[in-house]
Amino acid sequence: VEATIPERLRETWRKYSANGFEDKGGFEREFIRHVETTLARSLYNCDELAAYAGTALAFRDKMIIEWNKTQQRQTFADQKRVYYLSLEFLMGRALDNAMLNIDKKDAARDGLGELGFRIEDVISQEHDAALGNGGLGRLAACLLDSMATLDYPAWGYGLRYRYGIFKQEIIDGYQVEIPDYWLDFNPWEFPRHDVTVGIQFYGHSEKHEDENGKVKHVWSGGEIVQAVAYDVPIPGYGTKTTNNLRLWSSKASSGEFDFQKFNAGDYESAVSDQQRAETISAVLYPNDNLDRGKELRLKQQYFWCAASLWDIVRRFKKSKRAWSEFPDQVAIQLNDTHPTLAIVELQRILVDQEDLEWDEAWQIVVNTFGYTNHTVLPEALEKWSVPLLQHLLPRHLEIIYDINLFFLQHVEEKFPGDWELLSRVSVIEESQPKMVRMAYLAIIGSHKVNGVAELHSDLIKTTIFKDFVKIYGSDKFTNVTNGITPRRWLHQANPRLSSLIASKLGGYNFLIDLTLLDGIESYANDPDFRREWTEIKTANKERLAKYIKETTGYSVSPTSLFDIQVKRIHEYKRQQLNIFGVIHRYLKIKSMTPQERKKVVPRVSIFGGKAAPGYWMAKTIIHLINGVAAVVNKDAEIGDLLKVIFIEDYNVSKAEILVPASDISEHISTAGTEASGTSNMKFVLNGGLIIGTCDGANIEITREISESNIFLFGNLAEDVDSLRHKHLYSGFTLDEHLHKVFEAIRASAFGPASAFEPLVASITDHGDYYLVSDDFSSYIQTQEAIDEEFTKQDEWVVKSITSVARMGFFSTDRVVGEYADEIWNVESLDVE
Ligand code: RUG
Repeated sequence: VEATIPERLRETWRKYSANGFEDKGGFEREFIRHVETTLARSLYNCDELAAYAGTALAFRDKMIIEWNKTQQRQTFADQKRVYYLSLEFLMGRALDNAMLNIDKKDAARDGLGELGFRIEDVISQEHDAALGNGGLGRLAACLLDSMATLDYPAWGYGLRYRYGIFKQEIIDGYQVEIPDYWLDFNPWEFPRHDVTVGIQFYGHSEKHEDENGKVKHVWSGGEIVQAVAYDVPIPGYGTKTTNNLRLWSSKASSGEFDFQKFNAGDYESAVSDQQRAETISAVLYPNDNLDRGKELRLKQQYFWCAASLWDIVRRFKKSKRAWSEFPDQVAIQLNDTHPTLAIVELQRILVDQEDLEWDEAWQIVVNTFGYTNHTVLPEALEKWSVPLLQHLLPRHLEIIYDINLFFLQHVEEKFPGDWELLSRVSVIEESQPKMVRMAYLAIIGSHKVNGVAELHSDLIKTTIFKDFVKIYGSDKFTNVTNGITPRRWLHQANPRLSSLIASKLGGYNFLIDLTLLDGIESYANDPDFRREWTEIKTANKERLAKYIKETTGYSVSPTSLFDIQVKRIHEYKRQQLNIFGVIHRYLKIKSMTPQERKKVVPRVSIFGGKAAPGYWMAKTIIHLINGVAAVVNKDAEIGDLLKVIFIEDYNVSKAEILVPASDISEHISTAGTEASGTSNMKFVLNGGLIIGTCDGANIEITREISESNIFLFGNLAEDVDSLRHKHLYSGFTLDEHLHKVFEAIRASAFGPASAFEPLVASITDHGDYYLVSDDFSSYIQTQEAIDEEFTKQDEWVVKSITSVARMGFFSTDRVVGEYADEIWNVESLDVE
């Protein structure tokens, strides 16, 4: 392509090509230009929001220039690319990240200062891009950051939801959901109206014979919805590579509403067709670790998979390579089973549209896809009903049946006569109605399946996917332990700590090689370093205390032990264990003499997280936390000895305030239920210690930082089944301390007992599935040990420094490297 463009033309282009800004003056120029011409404002009405817009647009220009170059370079290099398919990208704010990644934050700070603004106030104007529920979506965002930083040619594909995860308000102690319309002003996206494709739904599938007698499948009829691409630049840290996140938005085929219907007077249906199409990308499903099987969700999945596949195939076809080379050019990673239909769609494209033989096509498909499993919870494993698939995607259902048939034939050959095995591994569950097991389809259609922490990857091989290990051998299954990007979760969230570390390590190289952190371990013996370390923690706690005061009205003392549990509210994550522990503490303090109270270590128990709108038990837990807060916080006898705070509307930007401010954070899921967890990594990386169960990545964190630097408690995963069995069949004995807690709840000490009865009864009467009672005594004892250790501040700080020094393993840079080498087989590409 390059050679066909005359030199003179290239010369002119080069001369006038946009190049953004380099320094403070350049930033101010671009800022003012955007405020005056893009926003049509002036010096006299440039408020903080306009300042945010001006700054964001200046940075966006800079990024898009690099984005263009990156895309050109990657196209010319013509090497294998990675496509990360995820229904969720929990990006948070983009401006601060862009400033730091392209290393122009100082220029912006100075420039904004001269223009009369504080950079922090400008940054906080931005709305979070909250296109995700929790860990799964945030992992996708961290991986994008690392893929760009490591110069991998990689694209994310997702949906451009008009409404992200709802905003949470707490009214009278209850969670209330408010729509999150975040697109009012979003400078980070580029609509690509020229990248639009029609996606088909419904209709019917027919067989035709062509002139050579070959049977062809034709999918016809139904309706078409348009997918329009919106591109979001993803800048790497310390590199020019700027990758792409392509999000699809749905709109009606006719573009606007149907004028024929409109003219014929059928206004309502003219508009409703349009609305129905737009509904597909309207809203993120607010469930985490829960599959609800709604038709609109299936529509979202196919819409996004089909649009992404069309785009990927189109790009590949431009290279004019043979189809057999597709897996050498394309690696597609499925983030959970949500994009599993992409497997079926690629097979359909190859067989129905490109005329490949089934087996040849299938080999290409399997070599292209990798599947990441994120859960063993049965309620989260996706299944779609056969009648629904038949109705919505008739041709895809046929293909699924054929995939299953060939797979079962293979199993039959390997294990003749094992009919039970066949029925256990069949993609089709013979229930009423029949269901398609998406995880099985994802395994069959991928060359690698990975879990996200060692324990989890072992569990999937020995429990839910055991039969598939028998069929394929264990090489198909692997582990890639999750990580986090140190750019956002250390450098951005905790700039002072990042700078202190840099001062000892001779620069910020640790941000791109996190294992270099081990260089600070020896400073744990240096009293000056420990003092600075403590000062930073205190400043972060003061910032959080200020935020708590502003948002809840409660005053908390930064000298108290800050104990934080922020994550989705879920029974398996056991916020109920935490709040019962808080009640136990409260009752204990109440029963003490004034003399005894003097020895109590003051504590602030901080909670945050959203409950899925339909998840009643999770909402009850939120209600109880707020009920306890209302009583404890106004109890004059207790004062600063205990405070309970619920942070409303927990999201990524609030995590950036909370994570650096913890002394202790809680990762206390029932053993064997949390696949990995990633907030545990964020807290430890910021110098907080953790209390946790032997679950998910807690185990590997322990291995890295050593058992003496973490507070572990509770039953082990291997004992969970037998304990559950015992509860149900040999009787259940409630822990004696928990019994006292329940007495207080049942005496309406924290609000009407009836409101909390289902939560209490789930333990006392319904088998205590999450083993709250079994782990309670070990939990409260461990909390006492924490109080004790916290009084020995010097030892505590040594633990904190040592832990941070040993967290090098948990960077998503390491994670991306493992995916690249073991699953994608892709090389990085320097775009300089
Ligand atoms: O619950 C898991 C977390 O343990 C894990 O850290 C995260 C990223 O791998 O994914 C979470 N997850 C799992 N979110 N949704 C699911 C099931 O769809």
